[in-house]
Amino acid sequence: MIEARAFADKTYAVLGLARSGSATVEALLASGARVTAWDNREAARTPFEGRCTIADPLETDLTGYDGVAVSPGVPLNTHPIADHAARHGVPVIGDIELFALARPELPAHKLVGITGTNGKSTCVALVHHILHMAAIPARLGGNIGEPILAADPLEPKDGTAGVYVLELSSFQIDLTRSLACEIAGLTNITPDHLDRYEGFEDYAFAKGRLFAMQGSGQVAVFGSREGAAGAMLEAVRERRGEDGVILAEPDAIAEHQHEWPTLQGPHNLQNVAVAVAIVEALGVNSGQWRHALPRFRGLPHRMEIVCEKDGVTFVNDSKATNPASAAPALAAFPRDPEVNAGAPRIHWIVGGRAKEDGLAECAAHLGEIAGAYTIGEAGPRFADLLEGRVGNVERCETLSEAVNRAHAAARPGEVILLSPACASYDQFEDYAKRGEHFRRLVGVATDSDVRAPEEYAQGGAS
Ligand code: UMA
Ligand code: ADP
Repeated sequence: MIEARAFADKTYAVLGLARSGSATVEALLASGARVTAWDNREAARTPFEGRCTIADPLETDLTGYDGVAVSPGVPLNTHPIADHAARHGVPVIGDIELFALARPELPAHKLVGITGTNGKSTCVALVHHILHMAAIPARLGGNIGEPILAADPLEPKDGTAGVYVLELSSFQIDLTRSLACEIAGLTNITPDHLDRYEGFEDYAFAKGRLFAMQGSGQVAVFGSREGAAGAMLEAVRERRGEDGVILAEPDAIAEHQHEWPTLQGPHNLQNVAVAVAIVEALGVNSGQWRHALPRFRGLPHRMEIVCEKDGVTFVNDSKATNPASAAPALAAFPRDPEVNAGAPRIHWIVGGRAKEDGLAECAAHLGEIAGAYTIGEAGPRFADLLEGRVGNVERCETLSEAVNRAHAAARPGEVILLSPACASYDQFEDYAKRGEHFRRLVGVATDSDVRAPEEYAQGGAS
């Protein structure tokens, strides 16, 4: 756990006691801070009873508090905590800001922070994996699911400073004021989480703050020169000049992509290009990253090949929670003249809680779809949209009905693809639970999705 004298004798309120909030309370208590903790769910409060004050910060006089640490899942745009804290002149922060405040007390290290709409987890896992294979001490945390305050501090190894690799959502960046990453990376920006922002510009601006918080001499890496990401690249270049502002170059590494079985598709080429630019900025050479990439095991719920049954491949891409992330999955199984005479091969399970109206980026790939099986809240709307545009549309409410119907229809050589283009919250706790349910439905139960960071590698460090 990360502890810091900076928090000793300070007073914090912590709102939200799930993964990041619990780790925050633990780190603050271990550092000698006074803590008032709260979660609307009683079960989340129970572990802290008797260890700190349990009270709703909204009903607390926050005068004299040093901060309110809010979980990223608390919607700051609608929740009254922001106004309440402002009335008391108390900053609203998150666990990542506390990490930033603790950094001066940690052993010498570097910090990589990666944001973006899609590809963040893949990029951070890749950076972590390449560093690990290059025998550079590294710690993975943040939005990927490992609260960074729960991590043990990194010690330098043989004189090499360790590297913290953080996946940062826009929600986490909103709660951060002083995180100066030695290297900040952005994969791409497309519409997402618009229920939490005034609009797309506001959402993109939130991501841009990662670069605004950097200091001189720090490096910015961009995965794309298109759209909002490209505009941000230009804005950063205008402010800082060309030095240390890097556009990742997928074309320069494309010839090696066939060596990376778990990193297929144009989206993964973008992710690898960002990861390579970042590790090279940290001093890793091309021999080292080329050795590591073929050994990357991939992440659960991202184009995960679950099994093959009767010649049909089942693919779990439950993490595709918006149309921009489902689109590459639809492009990944093109028609093959040797399979069913070149007929479309994909049986697409799509739907859930829509984040935007329509299927946007997916439209270009509808020609690859043999059948669509719509589920969840967005199911009826998507079925209306898809009828007449794909081979066959079946209105299913549940994932289990969709799997059964798709299995009945699929022929050898075809693919049953869960890539829902929607959030899962209408029917599941989160995307991981949706993916696990899919695996169970196709008869492949796995114990857990939580892998130790080292397990992303398929071989040992070299
Ligand atoms: N709560 C209240 N009052 C409220 C609202 C919420 O008490 O008014 C409580 C809830 O009961 C809950 C807690 O606040 O217990 C909210 O916790 P949380 O949703 O932030 O959950 P954590 O487990 O702390 O997970 C968070 C991130 N969650 C979100 O951003 C929604 C996790 O990202 C992250 O992995 C974790 O911290 C560790 O850093 C998840 C995510 O969905 C994977 N991220 C989004 C995405 O990837 O698209 C941004
Ligand atoms: P994030 O952590 O940003 O949500 P992940 O790496 O977990 O990103 O990937 C989430 C989903 O987005 C997966 O379904 C994957 O197929 C898709 N995806 C991954 N990288 C990209 C990219 N660079 N561009 C578009 N989609 C992507």
